[in-house]
Amino acid sequence: MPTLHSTLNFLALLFAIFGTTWELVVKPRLVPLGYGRVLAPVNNQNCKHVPELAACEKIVLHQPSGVIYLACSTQSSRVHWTPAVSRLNASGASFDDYVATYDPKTSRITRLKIEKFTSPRGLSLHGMDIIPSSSDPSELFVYLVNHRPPLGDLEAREVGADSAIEIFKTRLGGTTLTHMRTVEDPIIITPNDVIGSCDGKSFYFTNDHGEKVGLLRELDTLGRASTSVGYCHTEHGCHYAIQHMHANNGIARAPNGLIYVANCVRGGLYVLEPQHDDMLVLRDYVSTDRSLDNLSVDSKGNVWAADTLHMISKHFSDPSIPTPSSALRFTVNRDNNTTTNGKNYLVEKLFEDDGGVASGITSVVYDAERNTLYLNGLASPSLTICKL
Ligand SMILES: *[C@@H]1O[C@H](CO)[C@@H](O)[C@H](O)[C@H]1NC(C)=O
Ligand SMILES: *[C@@H]1O[C@H](CO)[C@@H](O)[C@H](O)[C@H]1NC(C)=O
Ligand SMILES: *[C@@H]1O[C@H](CO)[C@@H](O)[C@H](O)[C@H]1NC(C)=O
Ligand SMILES: CC(=O)N[C@H]1CO[C@H](CO)[C@@H](O)[C@@H]1O
Repeated sequence: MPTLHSTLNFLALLFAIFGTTWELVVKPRLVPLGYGRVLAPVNNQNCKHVPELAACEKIVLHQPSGVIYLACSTQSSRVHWTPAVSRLNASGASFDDYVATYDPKTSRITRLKIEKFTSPRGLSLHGMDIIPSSSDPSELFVYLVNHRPPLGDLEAREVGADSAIEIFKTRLGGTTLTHMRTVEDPIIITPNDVIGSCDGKSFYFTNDHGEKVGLLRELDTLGRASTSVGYCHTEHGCHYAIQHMHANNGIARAPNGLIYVANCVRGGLYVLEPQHDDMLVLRDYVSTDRSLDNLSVDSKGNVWAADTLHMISKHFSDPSIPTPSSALRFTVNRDNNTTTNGKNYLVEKLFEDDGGVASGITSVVYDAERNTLYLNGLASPSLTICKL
């Protein structure tokens, strides 16, 4: 997600050059990013915090047990090292990020111990998926986006991160994360989020930009369609599943097999259908009034999306400054078929807060069976748990 600060600088430059007008061109593009929006808090009263679990970019629910898995870092590391927003100061990164579990029944937090992972470049986490094995549902495959620093003397600011997808496995209730393989490929450019398969061998991932570094990246904010979804199989390699999309961010898979991708600039949800050759075909686009970050699908098949106004605040540079957050739910309209231009989803705002309760939220997950909403974010001060 672009920070509004860098985007505004860039737009100011464009105005100087082309003399376009603010009202006609820029303002409409800023509205989905939160410009001028009036907050209306909802469902933020019955919440509690788990400060031990801060700066967790991604939450995945294990529905049968109610246990959540989180991909976490530190707030300070994110400020220096978040390739998605061109923060490429590798010397300020932790490279010691971790996956934790949180069991709401006991409030117990377990930081999973890494095994058989020998890369000296460590783990710098972002998107994640957790999928039970088809042969043994208590064995879980863990797919992680790892933003490694570049090799050798290369400077991250010049070449970007050397990002890869790591595949681990763990057992439900276990305390270790055992490395299986690292997948690297020229089309894994700027991976953001990932959805894995139940054999530990393949995944789809979003590239949130078309390039790792450079000014061209900023044009995405103005509608340049340079992002993509890639598909990798550990035995057959990687290919693009769909290209020329705008502002891809989180990715999630519904029980019916459809794949959703969030647009983090214009706001909206791409609805994609996998084909036999692992390509994706666009089936629908659901517009929203706000930009979307990370997605999840609950056990009823409804899609949840986080939105934070951090781009128009100073939150990203200083995460201690509270930032308003909201969560949207997309309910599939079962009485309609899926071909009619976005009208098949009802979009509702199920959570909103001024940042006092939930700040800088980029990931929301809803446990439909326990009526519990989990919220966290890239640079959030804590995990927030709300009863709806
Ligand atoms: C990069 O990170 C290091 C370590 O935290 C810090 O000392 C340095 O000031 C940072 N550089 C920039 C340009 O922010
Ligand atoms: C979807 O709805 C449209 C309009 O009602 C209809 O023409 C079309 O046949 C329907 N398609 C399916 C697959 O049901
Ligand atoms: C189906 O979608 C149409 C718009 O395409 C909408 O007017 C209608 O209310 C929907 N049907 C149901 C049962 O919600
Ligand atoms: C895993 C994932 O989807 N991450 C995105 C969530 O939202 C933040 C904030 O906008 C993005 O920077 C991440 O790329």
